[in-house]
Amino acid sequence: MKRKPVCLLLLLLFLNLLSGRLMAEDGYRLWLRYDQVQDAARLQAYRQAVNEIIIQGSSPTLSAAQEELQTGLTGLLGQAIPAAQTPTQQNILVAGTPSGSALIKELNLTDKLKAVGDEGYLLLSTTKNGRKYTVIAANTDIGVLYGSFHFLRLLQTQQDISKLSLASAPKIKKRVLNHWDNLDRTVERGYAGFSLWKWHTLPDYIDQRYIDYARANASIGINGTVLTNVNANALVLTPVYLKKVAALANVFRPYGLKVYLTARFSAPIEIGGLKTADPLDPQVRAWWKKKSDEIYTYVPDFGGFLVKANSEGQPGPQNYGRTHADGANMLADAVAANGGIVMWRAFVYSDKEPDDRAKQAYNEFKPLDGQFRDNVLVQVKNGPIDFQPREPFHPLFGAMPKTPLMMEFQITQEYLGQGTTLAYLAPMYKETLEADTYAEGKGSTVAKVVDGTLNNHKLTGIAGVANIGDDRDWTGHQFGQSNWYTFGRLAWDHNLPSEKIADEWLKMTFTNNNRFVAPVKNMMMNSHEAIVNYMTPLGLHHIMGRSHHYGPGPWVEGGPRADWTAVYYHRADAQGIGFDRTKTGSNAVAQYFPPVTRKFASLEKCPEKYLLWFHHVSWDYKVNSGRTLWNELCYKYSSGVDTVRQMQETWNNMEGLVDEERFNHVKMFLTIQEKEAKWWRDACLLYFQTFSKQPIPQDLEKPDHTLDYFMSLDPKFVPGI
Ligand code: GCW
Repeated sequence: MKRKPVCLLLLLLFLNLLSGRLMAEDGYRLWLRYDQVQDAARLQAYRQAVNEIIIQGSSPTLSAAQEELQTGLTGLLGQAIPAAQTPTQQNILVAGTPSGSALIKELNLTDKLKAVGDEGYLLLSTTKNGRKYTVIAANTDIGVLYGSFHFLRLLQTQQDISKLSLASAPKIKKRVLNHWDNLDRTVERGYAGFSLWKWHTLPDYIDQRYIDYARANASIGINGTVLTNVNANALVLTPVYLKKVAALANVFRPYGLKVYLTARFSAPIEIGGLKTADPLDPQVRAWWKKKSDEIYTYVPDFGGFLVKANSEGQPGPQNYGRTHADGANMLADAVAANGGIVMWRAFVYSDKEPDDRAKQAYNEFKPLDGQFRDNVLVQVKNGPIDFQPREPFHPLFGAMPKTPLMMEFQITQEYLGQGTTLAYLAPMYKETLEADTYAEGKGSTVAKVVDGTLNNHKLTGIAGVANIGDDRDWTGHQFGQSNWYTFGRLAWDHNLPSEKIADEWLKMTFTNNNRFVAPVKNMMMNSHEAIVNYMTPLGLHHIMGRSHHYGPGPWVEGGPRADWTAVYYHRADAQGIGFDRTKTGSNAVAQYFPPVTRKFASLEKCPEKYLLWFHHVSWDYKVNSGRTLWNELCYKYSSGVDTVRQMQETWNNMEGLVDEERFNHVKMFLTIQEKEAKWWRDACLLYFQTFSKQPIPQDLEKPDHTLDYFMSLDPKFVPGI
């Protein structure tokens, strides 16, 4: 008799431990953690402010808002908050639209709501009939959902919510993730496991991940997702797959997330049985129209197509002597009646063209300005080469005033240490967005080109190549989550400072404790520059390992094409190093507007961070620090490694301030990063030293291997290829 309770106790303990394990902080919850607010005064204030939630009106989106608020507040306040249809309490959280909610309508917000458009919202504190209201109001249900997430964020970051008076609306219309996910679930340049989309079990099995993915995107305002790789497979356009696509679209719809697909240009041949994919051929045009109409029967709010054409072996209109505009317009016509758009990528460079690769997209696309249909966006990478650790802004920004240009950032860290590197990318994204193109005079920033204000475009867009996979923590590295978060936040409002985004993300993802937030934010803010320093300082670029792009490879030469090598880009020789893109070289500088051209073309005025991007500079040239170029290179490479070591120190001091599991995860990845940073530094300096013939300055750490050793390294099975 006596043993039973003991057994029961043990069982309970066991179950407890088990659930404790399952509940461990593995990063799955992302920034949507709703643990009880730690600050006692704030907690009390929040409990007082919200006694009841009222959402009048009904739709799947409002249900999502209701559920999120309910779960969020229950967790954050540590007590259940009842829902009601009409006020019964004193302090009420009310969310809705004037058309769906009588309560919201009575608050007379018409004028204020006008300013926030289709996706924006208001957060207000007000009183009425002796009751206190915290109001989440919008013109649309999706605005209500976005506002709900914002409200929860205020609590998660322990802000004052007693006198709310804010309005928020996105600056850019199409805020889209690009998944480079293949149908076999491998992910090109993906470092977080396999694709989220389990094509084999769709449409019948709906993974909880799909819902949580949609929630996460909605929480930061991302409103579109391209499910498939730009190196496209036409099969996704066949009925078998369209059913699966429809199942995902159904899950995403309440969260305002539209589905897009990549269109393989040769699909009419591959799955349509036609002999050609010529965009001016009537049969081909009819095929795409019919195919698009068919897609809309599966996904009535299908967003449209993303296309990589005549680039890196992908088929395209040029196969038939047609232009990129001919190709884009054909697809645009096919989806126009259903409100679809085409995102046509400008990432093109010819394998027959001997000209500087950095110039080719501009040369190809600028003459086509004005020739695209209204529902086409031309999607341009942030820089003219390819998502390098640092690039100057792409010269197409500002150069095609009649065409809406969509920004393409890479969130996945193909060239930034891949899965093991802590790189906070807000400063990098903002460097591009804030760059001045001078297209319409001073102040013509890239951000204004992209958000449409410079040339008055209504259709605007921004894309981020996703870093998400089926790893438990979604992004492989816990800190990779910060870049998904950042992309969404900047897509909504590119004016947000990097520090603020980091601050929010840290508080929501880890803790509000300032002993953690302040130093770790500082570490994040320096992380991108550190990588630039130990990989490609002073404007160097494209010197990574061949094909998998992992690790240093400044010696890479030969092979199928010159512009896939490293030597093509760094041009190191006995005299100096760097790619002359001035008049005496490729003259790529001429593609910018005159004030920018003048700055980049001048050896003295060119910002040092772009020096070797635009100039071939002698080893003995004196840079701003007073050092010779060679010595500066040595110091930059070394300082990158030093910063990583400081990051390790900072992180080690955080032990005990965050959960053990994520603490250890980051600690171990920083160990890897330090090794990789040293590998980059030593390999690059030893290699470049064969040209400079100068010693590494005395006070700097020396490589402990030979150049031959580094050149012999040949990492196998690097992920993401
Ligand atoms: O950065 C390069 C990548 C390719 C990628 C290509 C692109 C999807 O190495 O893997 O292909 O860019 O952007 O199309």
